[in-house]
Amino acid sequence: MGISLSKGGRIDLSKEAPSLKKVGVGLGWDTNDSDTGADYDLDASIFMIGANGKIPSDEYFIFYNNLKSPDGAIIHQGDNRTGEGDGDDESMNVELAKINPSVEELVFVVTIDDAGKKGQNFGQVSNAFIRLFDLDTNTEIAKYDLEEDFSSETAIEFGRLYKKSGSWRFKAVGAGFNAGLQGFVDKFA
Ligand SMILES: [Ca+2]
Ligand SMILES: [Ca+2]
Repeated sequence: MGISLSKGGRIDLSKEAPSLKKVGVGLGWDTNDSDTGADYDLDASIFMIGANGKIPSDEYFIFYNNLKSPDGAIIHQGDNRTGEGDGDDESMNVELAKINPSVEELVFVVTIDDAGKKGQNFGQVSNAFIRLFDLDTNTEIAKYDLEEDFSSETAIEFGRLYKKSGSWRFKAVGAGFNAGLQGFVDKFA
């Protein structure tokens, strides 16, 4: 068991996991299909942003159609279409040493595909979490359960990995937005 984080909580990876090289980031959720009669497809994405708050180029937006970052640091493990079952529904592997030096933050978001058309939102999503683990030892470092009761939001920023004084830290964010994945693209691209 790793550290249990609350909304706004932060950890310094260089202190909590000094030997960490490859970070697994697992994101999970459960949904109730009967709410809208349509399947829910939630998607985890990463924006790798620089000091100006923007991605250096489009390829630094990692999602189901762009599974690998140009610097080779991030590999998205692929699209899960249902969210069924416990444990990680989608995950990414992050190799810290390979991250482009101009990237200072990795923003982890989860959005609902076609939310508007299907009339879906995070009010119908439960058991959402983001967790970090050491890929070499399979040891969990930290986990954040998003206990927040979301309602109409279609996009949630789950957390951020950010570089401060040369070390990588993680912040549990849990902020909801209504503009879907496009809203994040407009903000970070
Ligand atoms: Ca998905
Ligand atoms: Ca699930």
